[in-house]
Amino acid sequence: MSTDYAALRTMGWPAARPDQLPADWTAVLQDHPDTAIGRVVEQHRSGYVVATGPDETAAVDSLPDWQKPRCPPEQRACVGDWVLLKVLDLHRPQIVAMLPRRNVIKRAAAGEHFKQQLIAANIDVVFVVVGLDLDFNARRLERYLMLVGAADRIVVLFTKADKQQVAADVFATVQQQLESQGISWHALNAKDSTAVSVMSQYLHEGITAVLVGSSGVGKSTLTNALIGEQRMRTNEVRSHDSRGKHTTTYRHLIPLGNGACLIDTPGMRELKPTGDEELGTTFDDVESLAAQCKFRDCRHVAEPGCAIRAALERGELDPARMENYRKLQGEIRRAQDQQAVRLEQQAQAKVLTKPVNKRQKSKYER
Ligand SMILES: Nc1nc2c(ncn2[C@@H]2O[C@H](COP(=O)(O)OP(=O)(O)OP(=O)(O)O)[C@@H](O)[C@H]2O)c(=O)[nH]1
Ligand SMILES: [Mg+2]
Ligand SMILES: [Zn+2]
Repeated sequence: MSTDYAALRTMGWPAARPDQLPADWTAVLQDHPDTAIGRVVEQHRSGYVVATGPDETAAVDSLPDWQKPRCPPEQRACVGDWVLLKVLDLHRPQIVAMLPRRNVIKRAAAGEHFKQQLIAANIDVVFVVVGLDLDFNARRLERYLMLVGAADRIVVLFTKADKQQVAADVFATVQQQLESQGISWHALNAKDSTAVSVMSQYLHEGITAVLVGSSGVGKSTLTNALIGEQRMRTNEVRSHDSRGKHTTTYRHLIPLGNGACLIDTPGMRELKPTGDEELGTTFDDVESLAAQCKFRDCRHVAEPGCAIRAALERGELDPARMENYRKLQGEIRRAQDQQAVRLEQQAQAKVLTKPVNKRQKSKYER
């Protein structure tokens, strides 16, 4: 198998010339001659769909190591990853390696055990989509911003501007907060392709963008408007609360024709942090106030000289925003503790298995 770089370039391939690759990518490519580069465009329970060009997609087998139940999800490919393919023994193509990812959008998987769930990899722009309808929730937007905080660029798209049901002052406060964080935002009707063309300024050749947001906010509607065809299925929202019906069920990476790619994702029900998040960007206002508290370890409860309490009393800090900050901070800390426990368990498992391996080895060596 060989790689068609011109075809890859239409799939968001970041290098304009094959010889402009990052050193760690070149190293992996050299380790795997006779392979073709492809991009994961869909991920299903049963496997991956990988594209080697805009019209060249195939269901492929994953690396055998990834199929082991103990393989941590973050080590397996997800939508947006670049993988190396090889055809083995007349079978369908198999993924034999993955190029190191530049970044990944992730959350903690639902459930008690600490596991990460990858949403998309190698992302340049995250569009956080929020509907200006009855489902609007400023706290949920803060939660999304916390989760995608590591992205190179975040843009918030407020859909349903044509039938806005959010109070003007509530919306204005959110706008001000985004602006103070340097986050661009646009309010639009996702069904109007002229309005949706504001997204083009972020979607240049070699750029990969992902749409995230609750079910029913219009992620698939935006995707269809951008590509100019009804590729993704969309569905009415419930009339009494504007909630969506979880219409999109898996992530799709779609080439836009100009060398940029867009990933449509299913609306997420739960947005739990993995422990790797930082609140400094999303809650810049809160953290800079906290830095002015008299005591460095101020808990902003009853300590004297607390800048947070003073700002709350002066009405300069929204108590609901502060409450959400505390809540998210607590969740991130708990996730960090769980992550530490898991690493400890993995380290112990290694120590326990080591002598056994050694003994077995010496038995066979004799
Ligand atoms: N009037 C109006 N309707 C919109 C807008 N954006 C989306 N809709 C409608 O909202 C409904 C839900 O849109 P979808 O695109 O299916 O939402 P989604 O975010 O893809 O939802 P999931 O796939 O469930 O995560 C559809 O009926 C859309 O037509 C908008 O800006 N204005
Ligand atoms: Mg959808
Ligand atoms: Zn304080």
